[in-house]
Amino acid sequence: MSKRKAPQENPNEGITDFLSELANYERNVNRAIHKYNAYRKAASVISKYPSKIKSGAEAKKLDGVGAKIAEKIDEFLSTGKLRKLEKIRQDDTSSSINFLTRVSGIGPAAARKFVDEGIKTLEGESAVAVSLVGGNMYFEDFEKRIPRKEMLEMQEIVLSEVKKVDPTYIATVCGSFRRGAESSGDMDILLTHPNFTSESSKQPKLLHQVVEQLENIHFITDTLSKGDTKFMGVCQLPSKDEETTYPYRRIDIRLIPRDQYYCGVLYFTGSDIFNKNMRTHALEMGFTLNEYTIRPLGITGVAGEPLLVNSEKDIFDYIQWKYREPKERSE
Ligand code: DCP
Ligand code: MG
Ligand code: MN
Repeated sequence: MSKRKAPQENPNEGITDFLSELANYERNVNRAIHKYNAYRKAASVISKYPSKIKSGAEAKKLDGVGAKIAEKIDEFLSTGKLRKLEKIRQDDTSSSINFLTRVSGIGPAAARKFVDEGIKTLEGESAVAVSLVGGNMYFEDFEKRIPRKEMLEMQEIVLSEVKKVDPTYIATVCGSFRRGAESSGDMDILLTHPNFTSESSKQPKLLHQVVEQLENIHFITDTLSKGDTKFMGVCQLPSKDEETTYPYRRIDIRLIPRDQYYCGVLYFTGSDIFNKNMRTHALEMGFTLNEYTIRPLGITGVAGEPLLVNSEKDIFDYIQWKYREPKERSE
């Protein structure tokens, strides 16, 4: 690893800030990845520019700053703001989508669908949709971290309800919680069942009956998105007394084929940095590792059949890496 650079002053922070905001808007709201990249690139090159930029023309000399961005820089330098950005910020749809992607962990496409539906069903049943448009409770809650003590109580509820539905389920709470974090951003649950493998047909019922059970006991309070293998939603611990209600929390449940379970558990335990490092090591050892499988790479670089995996340790063993407990997987 190269040495980390000392933090540098950025004399053009105003400009790089508005470019980043435009970049996020293009990606999250318009799904315009090229425009996103263009704004990002311009922001990046300007952030390295050592002196205060005095005009669009000056910025345009830099690689990655074109005529349109130069024009925006001129507007920003002369008026202190950008009409385009003011409009974007005032627009309910785009600010909602941006907000959702930022705090809820759902992707831009799901966020847009959700916002579109939410606006259509303003008086409908979805509290999330209504709160999204009305801008209330859930979002403030989603920005709060979940203390480990509450994560333990949530885990207790989920695991016992899963067993009630069918005792042969296997479920693991992954994410930062499994790494022993003192607080978590959300709850990441992986679920599998002996009847469900990558060879068998889809069994969305295995996921949906667990979600239904958790809805029935009012632990899951809302759905952000629900597919055959992935549920994203909202949950809440039951109040202990009349004074205290717990915040709403983000919960993800993924149904994974039995033979891919430990690659999934490994991946969703993270951290993301640890995952990257482990994948890099796997490649060096001639394996390709992802959230589903570990496969040997042939001499031509073509991946072979998935290897049998019956524990996380098996994966470490294949790539001859010393096993690391979840607590030791921050990087
Ligand atoms: N993950 C990853 N790469 C990503 C996103 C996720 O490898 N781009 C993996 C590693 C994460 C896990 O999925 O640990 C769960 O994702 P979260 O975003 O929920 O991250 P954490 O649970 O680690 O942190 P938090 O406490 O903020 O939820
Ligand atoms: Mg998490
Ligand atoms: Mn998550």
